[in-house]
Amino acid sequence: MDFVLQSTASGSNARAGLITTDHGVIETPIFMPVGTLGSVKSVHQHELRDDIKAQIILGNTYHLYLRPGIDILEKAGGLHKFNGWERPILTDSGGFQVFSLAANRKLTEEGAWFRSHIDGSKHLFTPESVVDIERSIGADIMMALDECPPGTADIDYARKSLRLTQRWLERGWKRYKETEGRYGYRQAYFPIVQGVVYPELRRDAAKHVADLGADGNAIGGLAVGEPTEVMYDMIEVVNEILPADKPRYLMGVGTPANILEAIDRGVDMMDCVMPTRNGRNGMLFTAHGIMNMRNRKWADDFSPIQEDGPSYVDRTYTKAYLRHLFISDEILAMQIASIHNLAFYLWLVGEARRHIIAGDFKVWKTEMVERVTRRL
Ligand code: PRF
Repeated sequence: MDFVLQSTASGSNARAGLITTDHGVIETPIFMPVGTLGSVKSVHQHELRDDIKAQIILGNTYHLYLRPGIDILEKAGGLHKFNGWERPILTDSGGFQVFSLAANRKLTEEGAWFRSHIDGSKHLFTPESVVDIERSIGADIMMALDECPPGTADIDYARKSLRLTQRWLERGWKRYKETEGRYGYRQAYFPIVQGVVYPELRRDAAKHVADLGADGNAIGGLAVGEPTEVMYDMIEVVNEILPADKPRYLMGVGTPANILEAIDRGVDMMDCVMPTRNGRNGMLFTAHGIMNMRNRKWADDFSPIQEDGPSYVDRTYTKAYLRHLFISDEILAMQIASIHNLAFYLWLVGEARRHIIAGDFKVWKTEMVERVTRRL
């Protein structure tokens, strides 16, 4: 994997760059749609590529390991072959999902024990086994196994947890260095900065991660219950230390405004379930504000979903029609909303990139944050 920094914004830490993987080039800053089980919920691969213009999607180690299982993914020749997505894929390590989904989970020095949320079977993820699983999935970018404590964790817990994440990182990195991809292309391995809301822990974590010299670095443990301003402060603290010549990935963030503020602070990659999950519940993000499509006020509004929107669904369907589909629990409602929201997120980061290169990012961002947070 290769990263070229093309442009830095004036009066901001925002950057535009290019990540080159063996499955293609990614223009940064970039938003990555979440495809937990190898599918971005309710969206076809061709829609992802041609309508949404996604450049990279996520998969999840925890989910894919449980279903369909590693033997099936290896027999398929990896996730790209299995799901027909030929562009880059990033896999999260599963640590975060073990904590949000699995039952009876327990952390030991060795790794994370958990029971499957599907059949209750007992499993252990170690930093080494997660590298092996991500090699079998065949992700272009593999995430290290970490612990993500809640944003309210006290400093003693945060420190103990960070030390464990750091020891796991050393072990995972060793396994990564000793192994190769199974499918003939390169796979990068990104370490993750933790440290809850404590600047000294965040700095320690960022230094440790920077010293590793990985192809890219991630910021985890944010948007997990801490105030938004504190999240922004932590991004600033960490990005002062993370190398400028490597991509920085902010995990699991966020709203359109969060995305713009993160880019402003030097973040290059982001992912979040929000455009798809909230979309399935009827929430649409647009360049003019947020709409709840279940609201009565749309019942006889025959204007397009978003007249100047980036996706064909924006101009093909009316607000009244989409509201009708949501109220009637039609599957198409979720499809339209997911395509719209993802196309909007990809448009937003594409515009951010354009304005970074043009030199007027800061002014554009300030106005955009105000617009995307309106309620329509
Ligand atoms: N660690 C991992 N995945 C994540 C997170 C993390 O801290 C977050 C936190 N926002 C989302 N996804 N491995």
